Parts: sequence; C-alpha cells; structure tokens
Amino acid sequence: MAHDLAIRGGTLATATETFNADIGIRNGRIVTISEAITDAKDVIDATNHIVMPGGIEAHCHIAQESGMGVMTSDDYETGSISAAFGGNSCFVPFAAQKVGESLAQTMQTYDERAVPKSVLDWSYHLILTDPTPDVLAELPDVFAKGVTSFKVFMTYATRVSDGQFLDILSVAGRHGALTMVHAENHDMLDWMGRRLVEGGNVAPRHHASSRPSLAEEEAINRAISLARLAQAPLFIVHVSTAGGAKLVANARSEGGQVWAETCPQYLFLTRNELDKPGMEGAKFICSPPLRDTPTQKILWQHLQAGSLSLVSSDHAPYRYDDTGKFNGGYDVDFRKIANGMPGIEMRLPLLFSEGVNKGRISLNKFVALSSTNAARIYGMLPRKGSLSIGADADIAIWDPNEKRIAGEMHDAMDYNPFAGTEVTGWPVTVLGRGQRIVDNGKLIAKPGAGQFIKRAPIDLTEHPGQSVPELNPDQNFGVNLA
Ligand code: DUC
Ligand code: ZN
Ligand code: ZN
Repeated sequence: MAHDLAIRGGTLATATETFNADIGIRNGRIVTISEAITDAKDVIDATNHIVMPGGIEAHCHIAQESGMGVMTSDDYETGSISAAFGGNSCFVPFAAQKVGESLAQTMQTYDERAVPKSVLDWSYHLILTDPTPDVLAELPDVFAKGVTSFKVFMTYATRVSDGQFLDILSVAGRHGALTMVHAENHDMLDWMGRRLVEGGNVAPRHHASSRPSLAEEEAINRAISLARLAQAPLFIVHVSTAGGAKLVANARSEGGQVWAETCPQYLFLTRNELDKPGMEGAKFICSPPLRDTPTQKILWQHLQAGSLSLVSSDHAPYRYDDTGKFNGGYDVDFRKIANGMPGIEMRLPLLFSEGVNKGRISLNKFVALSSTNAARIYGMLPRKGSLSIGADADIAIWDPNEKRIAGEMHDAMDYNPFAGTEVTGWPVTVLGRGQRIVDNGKLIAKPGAGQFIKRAPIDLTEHPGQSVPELNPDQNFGVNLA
C-alpha cells in the first residue's frame, strides 16, 4: 500500500482555496493530494466534512507561573488535550524566564514540563523578564535551538524599560527573531488602579476602568516606534482596542514590520461580564480587559482587512478558587485577582461559528487566522499550517453543521467563560503527523506523543521596514549605526 492513511471524500480548505480531493499520508507527512486515493491501509471518511490544516494556537499559557507567581491549572497534558479537542494540532506556549535565571535554565524547566506530557507538537515563545547583558548574550543559543520569538511586558513587575526593550529588539532583529509585546502603559494602569481603590471601588467590575483603552493605545504606539528605531520586527499580542488596531494597520500600510493578533474574548465578550454578582466577575478579569460592542465590530473589520493576522486564545487558566483567581485571597481588590481566562478549546469553534457560519470571514480566511498565518509568522511554514505535499499531516476534520451549546471543556478549569453559547461547527478528528490525536470525541494520543518543533527566523519579504532618517549616514553626518 502506498499510503498509511487516506482522508477521503472531504472538502479541503487552505488559506487560499477550497476544493474536493483526497489526502494520502505516509510516514506522518502528506504525500498525495488527488481525486481518489484507493491504496491506503487505513481510511477516514470525510464526506460532508471540511478538511483543513490543524489549528496552531500561538498564544497560550501552559504550566507557567504568572507575574504574580500563580501557576496555571493546565499543564502540558491537559492543555494540549484541550487544544486538540478544539481543533489544534500544534501550539506555542510561553517559557517564562524567572528574574535571576539563565535562559538555559528556563528552557530546561519548560522542557521538563512539556516533553513527557504534550500530545501536540509544540514550540515556545521565550518571555524575557530580566534582560541583563549575560542573558542577552544567551539569546543566540536560544535562536539556534529554534526558539525564534520572545515576549516582553510593558506592564507588571516583570516589565522592561524602554531602553531594555530597545536592546532586546535590536539583538532579536539581528538574528531574525520576532519580539512580542504586551502593550499597556504601566503607570497609567497603576495610577487609575490607585485612584479607584482609594475611592473604595474594589469590585471586579472596576478592573475594566482601571485599564483604559488609552493605556493600550499609548503603549502600542510606543512599541511600534521603538521597534522602528531598532529596525526590528514586532508582534503585538492581544490587541483589544480600535485605536490599537488602527496603529497596527497604519504601520503595516507604511511597510512596518509589525504584526498583531486579537483574541476571542475581545470579539465575543464585553466588560458587562465583569459586573456579575459577588465575585463572579473575577472569571472575566483578563488583561487587557474586555471592552464593548462597538470595539468588537472594529476588530472584526481589522481581521477582514488583514491588519490583524491571528486570532489566538490567550488561554491563561486560573481556576475560580484559591489555587487560581483568589491565590491572593478572596477578599481582595480587583488588582490582586489573577489575570486571564481559559479559551484554548473554544477559540476555533467560536471563530468558525461566528466568523465563517455568520459570513464575517471566508473559510479560507478562517484557515489563515487559525493556522497558516501563525505558521508563517512564527517560522513553521510549510511544515505546519499547510495542506501541501511534504507538509506534516497535521489536519483537522470539521463538521461545519454540528450544533452544540458550549459547556465543560477538556482543560483543568472549573469554568468556561463562553459556556451557554450556541456554537455551530466543531472539529471531529485531529491528526498530528498523520496520527489521530482525537477522533469522534475520544482522546487517542498518549501524553508525550508531541514533538518539539524547531522554528525558522521570521520571513520579512513584503515587510521592508520603515526608514529612520537619523540612522541614515547620508543624514547623520556619516555615522553608521547599523
Ligand atoms: N497577558 C497575557 O498575555 N496573558 C494573561 C495575562 C496577561 O496580562
Ligand atoms: Zn499579556
Ligand atoms: Zn497571554
């Protein structure tokens, strides 16, 4: 038999086209795409189903301590399983450096957490919290391992100064690495938070007012300017504001090496959720905070226009108990409640149901936003995110008509912020390198089945960058600052 497995009778969807064909898989890779494959040891019947590249979840927190020191409820086993049930075949969680730690130590810690447990192929984005000269000197080793993106914070105790941010961008840019940023102005948040709490406004609902849109917009503008000065590519995570998305769109339209994502919570939930009785609003505390309905409409427009390249979950699972949300106590002001909400399993069904089924985005745009763009931006294309000959057979098979009311997920959480939503379109089977990870509601893969994926530098073709006159020797009296 020429194939180990054939997927027959389905409608294939890629980031650019939709067509009917069979897929033949051998040794974990796609080797044939043709009208009819009849020589396979094993067959999946995909009649009336859509066959597409498995989702790539590029923003999730798994087995990671938050800035406040709270451990996520999901480890690499539960996190990857939940992601797989949500249509993903690969994910890229964060490996977070602790202050004082070498990057070699950070990488080792996360390998110990991931290798024995992940059912999905994975990589890491490295979070830099302590960019000393020694740590910056370690970055080339991290790139050589295939970790080609890392994240910094402009807020929280783990924030970097603008000067440190420039140093990081500059080293990253020289190695073709992508710097990701959580962009909110720390002092604006701190000032608003103090004013609210001093006035006795401590309930979860005040979390949203404490983090105004202006704080995100100011920080995104600054981050784009810093990246431009450092001549380095930049990715802005979890954009939640119309103003922030517009700044990204403007920079991109002028050649800027800037990419950004938004998340389901900013498309499908509003700040009204924070106003639930008692402390229930804590379930909806995430940062940046939930916004409003007019903002949702504008974020959709940016997805449609292409200025936002990804929809990522920002799965940050902290349970509604003292291991998670209330790690700092139950009777605390909103600033001490753990930030983040789960969504790794809901990301793609929600995007499919509200995006494709409601006519906001095409099926091909769905594939781009859920998989192919992540593979391109994070250096995994064409191995991941693609239905092409030679690609890993990382494939999700969807029933576009299955209706379910969202309820409990397969993560280690005790709530689902999207529970009760009617969702049409769910993944049925997910393959990783040609092996069934989940199939018809059952987990098939064993912990440890996933592999670490070495990633390439970012491809900057079509993103020439923006000039900075003061860096140009013709305009700065001949100084070469490259
Ligand atoms: N930022 C994230 O990216 N995730 C969770 C919380 C946060 O502030
Ligand atoms: Zn963040
Ligand atoms: Zn996050």
